[in-house]
Amino acid sequence: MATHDRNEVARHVAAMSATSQPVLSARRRLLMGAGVAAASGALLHPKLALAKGSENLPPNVPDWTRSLGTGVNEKPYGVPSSFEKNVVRRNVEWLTATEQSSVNFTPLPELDGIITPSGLCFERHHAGVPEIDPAQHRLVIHGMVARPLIFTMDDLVRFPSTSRILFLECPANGGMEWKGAQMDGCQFTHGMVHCCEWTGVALSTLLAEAGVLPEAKWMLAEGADGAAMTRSIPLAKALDDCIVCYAQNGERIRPEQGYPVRLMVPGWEGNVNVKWLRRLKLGDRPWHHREETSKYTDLMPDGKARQFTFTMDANSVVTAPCPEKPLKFGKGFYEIRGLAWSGHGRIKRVDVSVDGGNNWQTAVLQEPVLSKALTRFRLPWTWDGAPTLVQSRAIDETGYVQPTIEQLRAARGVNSIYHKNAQQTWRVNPDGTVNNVQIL
Ligand SMILES: Nc1nc2c(c(=O)[nH]1)N[C@H]1C(S)=C(S)[C@@H](COP(=O)(O)O)O[C@H]1N2
Ligand SMILES: [Mo]
Repeated sequence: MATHDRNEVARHVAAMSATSQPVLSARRRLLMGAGVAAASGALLHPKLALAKGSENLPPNVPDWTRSLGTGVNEKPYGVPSSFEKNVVRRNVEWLTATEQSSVNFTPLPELDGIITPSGLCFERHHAGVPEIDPAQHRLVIHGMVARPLIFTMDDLVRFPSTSRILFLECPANGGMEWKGAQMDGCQFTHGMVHCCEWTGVALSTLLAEAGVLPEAKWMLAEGADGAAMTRSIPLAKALDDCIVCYAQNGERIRPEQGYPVRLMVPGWEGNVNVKWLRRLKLGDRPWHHREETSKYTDLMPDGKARQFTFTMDANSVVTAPCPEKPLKFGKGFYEIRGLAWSGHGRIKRVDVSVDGGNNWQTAVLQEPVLSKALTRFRLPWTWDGAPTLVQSRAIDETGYVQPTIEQLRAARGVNSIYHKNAQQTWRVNPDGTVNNVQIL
């Protein structure tokens, strides 16, 4: 390695240690040490030079800087770095009998910002992912309309378009946690949610084209998958803000998310967001769905069921620290990071507690804070190394406060699977590892 390169590295290191005001004390010590060492002739701490893989570390020039990289045609469709193999959707094998009628989970702790990359969006299918040729796919609108219509994909794309960033959450998110803390990972306690930019045509535009008859009050939406999944949606919601979508995060919807067209029902439970949408029928009452009466209801302590709990109440979770993101530098500075969302609108505030809910601090919300979208929150924190309990609670623009698990159980018992939006508690252990716990 040429000496001028070495000098350059030394100058950088010295300059950094002289001018920066690091918040991270470990880093500060390293930089100061290096600066002193550089001045006295030895460039870096010997331990660093001997570290495994050190030939690619400063002051050496790494291998990849000495050769040409791959050309522009190597990957006509890009994929993540091979070093990010761990960032994938995961399922829980014992949860479902088959992989066709199943679910996997978004790796929330690995993500930054509010947009879920399309390839990492959790999938929930009742009969697997169909492979649909868009040229042979049609959307039918019929029932209580003046003009029944059949749309090709080209027809749908021709209409005035609209885009919106929206979360989508399966109401079974967190459902494994009703009776006690079970899944020791944020991916599994909260990963049945994703947030994408969705583009399509407002459903109200298509319904106006078909001419809604005055007696119509409900809409049936049906998918083209093997389950021919159907859901009943009140017409008022259909006309309010639903979108018939053909694009997700700027490109055509992924097969797993409903290619070539899906219904987005902002803020409402995941199952009404029918994928592979083929039919919309208007009627004067809801249709009977086995799933809606037996599964998508919340069984209450008295044995009665809460029906048509369509809107997803406010929820939040700390994604760092969490079981997958331990405190690996010992005591000192960490940024607490997390996500909050509400099907009722915008997140107004997120509070964070680092002492099991005795004291709460207001987190910073990353702009833009969008209605019915994931909202990123952050709070600087200095960990004293003692075991502690970390929690977040979301408050939405309606004033709704995310309940504690105690409050939610008092209201709903433990027989539900659905709509478990209680505050999550992570226990930080003295060695920095983190576990899923419930405090009652
Ligand atoms: N046609 C069809 N639509 C469907 C489903 C399905 O199995 N078939 N699953 C529903 C359920 S239960 C959920 S939670 C969401 C999941 O959407 P995602 O796979 O994009 O995450 O899709 C909904 N739409
Ligand atoms: Mo779902």
